[in-house]
Amino acid sequence: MITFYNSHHALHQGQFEMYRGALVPCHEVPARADHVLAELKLRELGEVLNPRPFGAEALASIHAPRYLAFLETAWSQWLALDPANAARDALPSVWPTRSFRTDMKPDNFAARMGLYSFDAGTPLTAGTWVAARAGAECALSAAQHVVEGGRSAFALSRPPGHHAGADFFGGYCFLNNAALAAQHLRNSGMERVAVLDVDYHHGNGTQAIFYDRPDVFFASLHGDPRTEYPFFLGYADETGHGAGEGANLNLPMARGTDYAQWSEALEVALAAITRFGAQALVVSLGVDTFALDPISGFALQSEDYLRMGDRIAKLGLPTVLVFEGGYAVDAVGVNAVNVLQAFA
Ligand code: OKP
Ligand code: ZN
Repeated sequence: MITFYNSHHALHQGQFEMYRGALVPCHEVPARADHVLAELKLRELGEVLNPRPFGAEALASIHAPRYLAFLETAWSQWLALDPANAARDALPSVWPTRSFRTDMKPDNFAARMGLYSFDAGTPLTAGTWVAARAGAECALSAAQHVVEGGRSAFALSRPPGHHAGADFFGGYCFLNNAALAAQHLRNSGMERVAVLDVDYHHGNGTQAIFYDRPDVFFASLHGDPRTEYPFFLGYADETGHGAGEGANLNLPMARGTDYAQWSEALEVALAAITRFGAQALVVSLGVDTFALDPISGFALQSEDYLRMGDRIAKLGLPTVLVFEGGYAVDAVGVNAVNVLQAFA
């Protein structure tokens, strides 16, 4: 298994996220990727390469130009408000909910932060843009490797991506790495592509990006949004819209779900991907389904990730795996690399 990795991920290092009225230390930390990289090297799982550069057009294949322009300049806008902002991250605190307009370009920075986000858990930092862009290039490079005939490739990117939409950040995500990889496969001649999202949290950004499209199938296994983040998307009755009707499959599960139950949902997702006729697969590989994950509620054990990788490999599709969540930092390397090793 070839891995694309860029050390610039560490430039995105948020300090705090809002939780129950307090700013608490971020769960999404650079050490997560360091642990995965160390475990990959320990097991000698294959080459680790820097991504190749991709231009603005590649990001614009998924993201809105005004959103990309905002992300690229947001930190300098934040500093322009007050030089003392250099010591603190930018967090949104006001959003346009029902009855508000979202069609204008606000002059106020706080308004722009709210327009382009959906939660207060996702700090924008000095290095966010450079890190997110490098992570997206890892995903695009992994997709390119598969286009060139590779059986599989892993994008060890952070920050994660599956909550990011065409024009919004949130859920620790800024650029939707999995969606960018899927679109790159489409642009390179693969007619039908599936995204399988195994992160604990519903990939609302990926779903929204492809919801009305018949060419990209999205299947997600996740904590039931009735109780779990991101709460406002991820229900079983979301099956796609318009030409995309039937190309979206949500499999929400209750807190406490173990691999025996989880793997039944995996069979449902894999059967649907096969019926769809996917020519390539993108896996949003979150390992926050782990029993000891501090912000999640499933009960998977480290050995279960071997079974998961083995089962997904049996689909026999060219596959891009993209790193997403997993916040039990000491176990994230073992769990993610278990999937990759069994897959390979
Ligand atoms: C990102 B990914 C925790 C609240 C949850 C957001 C979770 C984002 C998860 N106290 N905050 O899907 O792993
Ligand atoms: Zn997650």
